[in-house]
Formats: sequence, C-alpha cells, structure tokens
Amino acid sequence: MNENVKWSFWLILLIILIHDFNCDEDIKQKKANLVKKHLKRLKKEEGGIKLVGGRDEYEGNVEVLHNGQWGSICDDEWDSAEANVVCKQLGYENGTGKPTYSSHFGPARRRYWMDNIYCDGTEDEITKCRFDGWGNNDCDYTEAAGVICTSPDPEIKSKKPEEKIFSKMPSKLSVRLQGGRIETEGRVELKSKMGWSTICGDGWSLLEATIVCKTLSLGYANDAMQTTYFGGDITNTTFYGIKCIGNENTLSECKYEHLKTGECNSLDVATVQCTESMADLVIDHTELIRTAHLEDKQMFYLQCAMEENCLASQAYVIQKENPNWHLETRRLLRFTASIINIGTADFRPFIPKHLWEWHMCHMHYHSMEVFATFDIYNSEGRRVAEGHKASFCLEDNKCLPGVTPKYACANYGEQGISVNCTDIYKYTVDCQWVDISELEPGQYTLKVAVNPEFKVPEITYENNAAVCEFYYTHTQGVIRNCRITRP
Ligand SMILES: *[C@@H]1O[C@H](CO)[C@@H](O)[C@H](O)[C@H]1NC(C)=O
Ligand SMILES: *[C@@H]1O[C@H](CO)[C@@H](O)[C@H](O)[C@H]1NC(C)=O
Ligand SMILES: *[C@@H]1O[C@H](CO)[C@@H](O)[C@H](O)[C@H]1NC(C)=O
Ligand SMILES: [Ca+2]
Repeated sequence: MNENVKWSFWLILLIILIHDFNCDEDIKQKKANLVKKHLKRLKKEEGGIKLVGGRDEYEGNVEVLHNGQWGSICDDEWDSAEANVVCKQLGYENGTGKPTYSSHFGPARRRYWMDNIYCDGTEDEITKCRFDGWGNNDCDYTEAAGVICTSPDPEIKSKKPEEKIFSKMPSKLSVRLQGGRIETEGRVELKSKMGWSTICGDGWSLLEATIVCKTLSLGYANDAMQTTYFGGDITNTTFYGIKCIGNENTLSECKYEHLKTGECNSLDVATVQCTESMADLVIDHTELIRTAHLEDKQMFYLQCAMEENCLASQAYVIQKENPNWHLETRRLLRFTASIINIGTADFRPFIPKHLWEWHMCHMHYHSMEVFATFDIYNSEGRRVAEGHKASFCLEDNKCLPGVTPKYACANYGEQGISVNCTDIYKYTVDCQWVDISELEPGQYTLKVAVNPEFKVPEITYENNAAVCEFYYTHTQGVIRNCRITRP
C-alpha cells in the first residue's frame, strides 16, 4: 500500500468515527420538538427552573430553561434576594433561600444562560429579575450559582416522617368515591365525626390512592389525580396532607396533617381510579451479584454517556480542564439490571408516546423520566458515588415459557413490560453502571431501585429496590448480601 492510500484509509476511518459521535440535524430538531412538548407537560416552560447536584430536592445549583435548553446561572451578584426568588418560584411559600457560590453543588454542567442577576424581591420568577441578557456572561464552570431553600412547612424541610407534624388518621373511618362515571373512580371522601370531608389535592399520590382502593376492596390504584374532574371541594371540612407509605392495610393506618373547616388552598381535590389487575416490578438481585465487575474505560468512548449525564461530575471538570481528556479513563462499576413484572397487568410508561424523548446518542426513545437509580452510600449513609438517574426504553427481552414478548423499543415500537416478562439491561449497555472513579477503596452500600418515584402504579413498591453490600478494592468490586426493599 503506498503512503497516499494509507493516509486516505485513516482519514476515512476518522470521518466515520467523528460521524458516529455527531448526531444529525434532523434528529436534533426532532428531539428538540419532543423535549419541548415533554417539558411543557411537566410545566417546565420557558423560564422554568430546577435544582441540580444537591443531596435533596430543596438544594442545588440553579438551572433555567430558555429556548428549550437548560442553562446554568452565574454567581456574580448572586445573593439572598435572588435565592429567595428561586425558592419562591419553586413553591417554598414564605421560605428563605440561602445563596451558594462557586459551583458549591458541582461544576456548571451547561452553558450560562444568566449572569449579573438583580432581583428587588417582588418577582415571583427569576427571569423577571434584571440580568445581562440570555447567554451573556463572563463566567467559567466554577461559578455556578445555587440555593438551599428552607421552608416554614416542615414537610418540605425534611423528608424524615418523624419530624413532620402528623396525626394518626381516625380509627373509625368510612371511605367513599363520589362523582365518578363508574363505581371504581371518583373523588375521595372520608367520614369522621365532623361528617364527610374531601381530601385536598396537594401531595396526593399513588401511595395514598392505592390504600384507598385497598380499603374499598377495589384492587389497586391505576391513577391518583389532583383535579376537579369528579367534582370539587363541596364538603364543609377538608383533610389536608394525607400521607401513606403504600403498604398499609387501610386508610386508618395512614397519617394526615390537619382536618380543617373550609376549603383547600387550590380547587383540586384527591381522586382515584381503581382497577382489578396491576403490574409489579421486581429486581433480580442474583443477576446483579453475578454480573457485577469493574471496568476502566477511556473517556473517548464515553462521549454519548457524557451527553446523557451518565458520569460523575468530575468527568465534566476533566473534559473542560484537560486538553487530552479523551485519553483519561473512568472506573465504572458495571452490572446487569434484570427487572421482571410479576404482577397481573402490563407495566406501561406514564408519559404518552408522542412525548417520549429521543436520545440521539443511543438512538432510541426514553419513555420514562426516571426508570431506575443506582446509588452508592458510605457507612454513614451519605451518597458518595453520584447515582445517575437512568431513563430507559422498556421492552420484553425474555419471557417465561408460554408468554409471547409484546413490547420492543426499535422503530418507535410500543414500550412496556408484559406480565411474566423481563426487561434486561445487560452490563454491556452504555450507562448501565455507576461511575466510581473518585471513590476510595472500602466497604459501601449499593442501592438499585426501579420506578423509584412511584410514578407508575404497581401492586407494591416494597420489592422495587435491592440494597447490597459493595466491597471495593483497587482491583475488584464485589456485590453481595442483597436485601429487597422499597426505594
Ligand atoms: C405566608 O405569609 C403570609 C403573609 O405574611 C401569610 O398570610 C401566610 O399564612 C404564610 N404562609 C405560610 C405557609 O406560612
Ligand atoms: C355544611 O354546613 C352547613 C351549615 O352548617 C349545613 O347546612 C350543610 O348541610 C353542610 N354541608 C355538608 C355537605 O355537610
Ligand atoms: C405468570 O406466572 C405465574 C407463575 O408462574 C403464573 O401463575 C401466572 O398465571 C402467569 N401469568 C401470565 C399472564 O402468564
Ligand atoms: Ca414492585
């Protein structure tokens, strides 16, 4: 082979490689449209904000949505006035925001959308404050602005049930559904010594709705809505802040914040739709244990994964600081996640098909925001390896004998997991790992959870997480002694 031919060969190979990592414009546009629609549904429209990188939902670096793209906020001129507006916008009523500076919750992962923000305190949204104009900034990734929101409402301040101010539900409690088209649906009403009461919609979830259906012997909750669809708040008293874990036998075992005269803050009241059959996902922990291993992988091969936020934040720092970042390696704890549906109905994603998000690097649609989480905790219970939230495409990879697979992700196919079928994320799949590059060798806890936010109804969530011991030496990672529990 003469020199010219040789060079052409390498050049073509290089072009093919580059092409693989650059996803084409059409797909980008398609994705942008889908994302826009999807976000709109989640009420994350232009000017929407979220907190990222915090240990809990009330803290993190602030990201703001502009033109369908999330961007960071720079900490120049950032102080409590701005932090208060952010916390107010996030719904922490009368709460205060403590500002954080200098990428306190990790380096800025996105371009800066806003810099030199000045709020006078009357604004209810951060984008109503003065700033330098979209994208105008002189900041680098070490200058992300963040907040820690505190709220007078103890439920928001702490997730520990003991610290919430709750009362036990009355032990003699009648339950009925009103206003439905059929007897298995309607707004929920409870009878206490103060007569029949509706339940305020705030915080109403599948966990409570499931117990209502169980109490009424109507099976499982298919939906828990906060709505006036089945009639609104027409009783003289209302229950506020009912909370169930999801494993109670009757609503009497749940808790509530108060029973008050007068209406709910918003018009919406708690409603349910009950159904006879229901899905039930379980993690196969033996497969987890069997397949767990370490892999050191060059960042050059992790570019798609980085686009989907599958690496720890330090990887993004390296990418920005080190011109030869693609030669650096990351240490990944890889394992297979096998998830079987042992219920009596198919598991279906809660986001309708036309809102699914196209993931251009991995070339498939994601039908759930967060389907699984993988987290590593140290002996003090602190999360030490950033568990990324994985969204997947859901399909029947393997079924018990006699069951025909129905769901397949390819070609915009229907997604779901049939009864007695398993959705398998093999350890070879991109992003099917925890990035433990910054972890010291030692003894840890690994927690793998599916449907962790209880967004899709199931018979029970008590079997949705595997909590295992993770022994990590310089050369080996071993998972053992898994316990099945709730997420
Ligand atoms: C917030 O403040 C207003 C006015 O000071 C007050 O009426 C309201 O009850 C407060 N809300 C909470 C949740 O503390
Ligand atoms: C609400 O209270 C009024 C006055 O006390 C009473 O007449 C009415 O029947 C009550 N309504 C309900 C639904 O209990
Ligand atoms: C699923 O498997 C269980 C246990 O093997 C069996 O009892 C049940 O009938 C199966 N259900 C379906 C829909 O195949
Ligand atoms: Ca389950």
